[in-house]
Amino acid sequence: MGDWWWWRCSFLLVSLTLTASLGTIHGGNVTYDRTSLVINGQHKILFSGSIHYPRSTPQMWPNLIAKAKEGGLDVIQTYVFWNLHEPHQGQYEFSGRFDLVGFIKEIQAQGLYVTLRIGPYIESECTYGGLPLWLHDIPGIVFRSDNDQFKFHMQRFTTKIINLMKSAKLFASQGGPIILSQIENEYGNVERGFQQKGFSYVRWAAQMAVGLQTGVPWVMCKQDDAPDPVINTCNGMQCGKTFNGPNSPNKPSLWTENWTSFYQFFGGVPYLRSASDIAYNVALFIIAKKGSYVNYYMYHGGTNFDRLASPFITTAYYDEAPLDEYGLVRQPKWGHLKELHAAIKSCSQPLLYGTQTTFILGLQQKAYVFRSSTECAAFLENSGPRDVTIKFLNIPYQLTRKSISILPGCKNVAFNTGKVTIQNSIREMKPQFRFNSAGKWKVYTEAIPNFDDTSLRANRLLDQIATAKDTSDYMWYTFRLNHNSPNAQSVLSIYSLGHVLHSFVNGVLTGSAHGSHNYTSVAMEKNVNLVNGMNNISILSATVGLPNSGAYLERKVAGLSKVKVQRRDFTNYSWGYQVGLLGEKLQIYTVSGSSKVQWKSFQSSTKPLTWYQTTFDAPEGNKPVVLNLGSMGKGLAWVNGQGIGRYWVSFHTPRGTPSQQWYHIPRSFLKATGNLLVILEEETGNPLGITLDTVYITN
Ligand SMILES: *[C@@H]1O[C@H](CO)[C@@H](O)[C@H](O)[C@H]1NC(C)=O
Ligand SMILES: *[C@@H]1O[C@H](CO)[C@@H](O)[C@H](O)[C@H]1NC(C)=O
Ligand SMILES: *[C@@H]1O[C@H](CO)[C@@H](O)[C@H](O)[C@H]1NC(C)=O
Ligand SMILES: *[C@@H]1O[C@H](CO)[C@@H](O)[C@H](O)[C@H]1NC(C)=O
Ligand SMILES: *[C@H]1O[C@H](CO)[C@@H](O)[C@H](O)[C@H]1NC(C)=O
Repeated sequence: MGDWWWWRCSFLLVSLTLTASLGTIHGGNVTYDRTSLVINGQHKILFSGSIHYPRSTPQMWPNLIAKAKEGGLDVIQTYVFWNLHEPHQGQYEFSGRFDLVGFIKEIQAQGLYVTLRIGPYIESECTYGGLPLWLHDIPGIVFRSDNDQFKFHMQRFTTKIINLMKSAKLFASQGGPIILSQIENEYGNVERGFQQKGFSYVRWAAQMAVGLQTGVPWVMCKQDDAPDPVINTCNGMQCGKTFNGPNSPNKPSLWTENWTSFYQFFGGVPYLRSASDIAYNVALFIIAKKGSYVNYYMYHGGTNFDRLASPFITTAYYDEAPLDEYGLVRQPKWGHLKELHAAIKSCSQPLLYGTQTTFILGLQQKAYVFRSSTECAAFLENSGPRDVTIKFLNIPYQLTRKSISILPGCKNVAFNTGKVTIQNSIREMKPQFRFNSAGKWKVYTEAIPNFDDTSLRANRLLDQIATAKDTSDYMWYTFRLNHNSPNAQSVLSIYSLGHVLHSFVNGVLTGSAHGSHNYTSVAMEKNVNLVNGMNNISILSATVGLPNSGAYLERKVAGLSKVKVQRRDFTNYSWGYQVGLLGEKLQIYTVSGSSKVQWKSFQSSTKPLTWYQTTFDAPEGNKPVVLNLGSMGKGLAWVNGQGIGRYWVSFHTPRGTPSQQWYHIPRSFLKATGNLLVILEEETGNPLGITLDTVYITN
């Protein structure tokens, strides 16, 4: 853990060059050697980008893929989301945003290749690492280990996906676009935690995958001991420096995740990775590590709709990628990388078939020269912090600090990774509609359940993950407290393993607290007023996604761990539970469920746990649509019954601003008129301040 949070499975695979102009491609057999992947007998340098189909909509896919192709990509890489495809054991879902076959066919139609990262553990800042929660309840299961129960289900699901691909003829060996598949995900990070069962699991997983006979190679990312013929690949920011290389002499050097930015979390400092830094590292990987496949993680991040995100991850995912959350081109990142791809591709012949010589040009300057019988390409690297002028083949060159200059033909500089010539794009949100009319809002306030209202009981504090089973972020913990003292003042102390707490005494909010991405536990101590006699204590615990990394994920717990009133311990006391909120159970965020409760007219917005609903018309045109929730606190939002994600505006960054204020409503979620917007506000917020905006790029 610790640093591993950051070192999520990114891997850069040696990319295969593809003749991008040919339209539909015919893969043919895919093999590999030390040089690169070999498709239909041809070695390739490939640029790849991650786009996750459930993080956008089928209506967005064609444009995302087209812009990836225009940006010089050859391959689209995606994870497969087990939790979305098999939400209940044996019940599969492959429609709409989950239409994996449709997504791959669209990529094929546009003439690109696919890398399919099946996992089926994927991490991916996805709740529970993409594993379905029902796995948790299988007796004796140990996830991602040499454990019969886990292996049974992993093999079953992996086989299901492979067969789905085969029946649609999607593997390159069948004429389809899939040239690579991945099994497991950054398992090297946790392998030692499982000791012998980790090592034997890796061997089993590789053998199981290879036995499925896809006709294309398998990779394992961040897995130095990936057994033959599975290729070990690199993930990270600087594979050009950090990668130990393939673990056998006939495997290519592939980078499966080159992070274009970092994922953002609520309360975190935004991380920006410059276009020149990405370009430098990509070029370095190709020349210094003989890299032949580089994948950008993410090329388009998209949206963590509904409750897809893992703990504290924002709903917008990798908005800083070359294509932003809405699929708009982010400059200069997109354009600078496009130029890089073209420059490297123009050196493909000597890179793939030439011999390499390295010349020292200065203390921190080197030339990597690739020469084949017919062509030459040179890469002049300046790893130092200052611009310098050096001589290469007797010609002076100005090398920008920390950069690589690319010289096709070993002559003229076609591209310098440090010289960004493309103008920054500026993105603006413009309000099209203000929800400032109180008369148009209706409200429904959740009842605070007391112990007497609950039917689920236990003489201890229950684990929220095992009890709520991911059916809701919310779980109520209630108990009765007999207070026999004229002194009303007391202290209520609550400890929780995650992630958010709201405490109520006799129906009145007495306190709220939450953890953070780096420290998910919560401790809250509040002065409370008790009545003489019986008191109702109700504590709402909320998770914001389920844990998604580390060994023994099935043992992770959330929710209350200890409760005290003054010095009296109520941890092992008679507790009553309610999983979820009533509004969730009745699905009052849908058109049909909305009528199941009595909505009232809007008066003020001071009560926590209030549902708000209104209707609106779609803004004209086709610009992306977002909801500006800057006036709200924390909660969930739906449009026409579709979850647009968790919002958490009240959790500020260290700079004092919301981590995320705008929330994407894909155009395909909208009708022309009368769209139902429902918001569950957990804290307090002012819905009259919400606006419906469209997104513009202005330069
Ligand atoms: C792929 O390899 C198989 C087995 O070696 C061979 O029979 C088949 O013709 C090859 N397919 C293509 C498209 O080259
Ligand atoms: C506690 O809850 C019970 C059952 O809902 C209710 O009858 C009682 O009045 C409540 N007590 C207080 C002090 O609110
Ligand atoms: C991590 O969390 C702790 C406790 O909430 C906080 O004090 C600290 O500043 C956080 N560190 C970072 C780097 O966010
Ligand atoms: C509660 O019960 C558990 C299991 O019997 C025990 O391990 C724990 O120490 C108890 N906690 C308290 C605070 O009494
Ligand atoms: C990905 O590219 C960036 C920018 O070139 C680089 O800094 C980073 O090291 C690369 N990632 C890996 C894993 O090498």
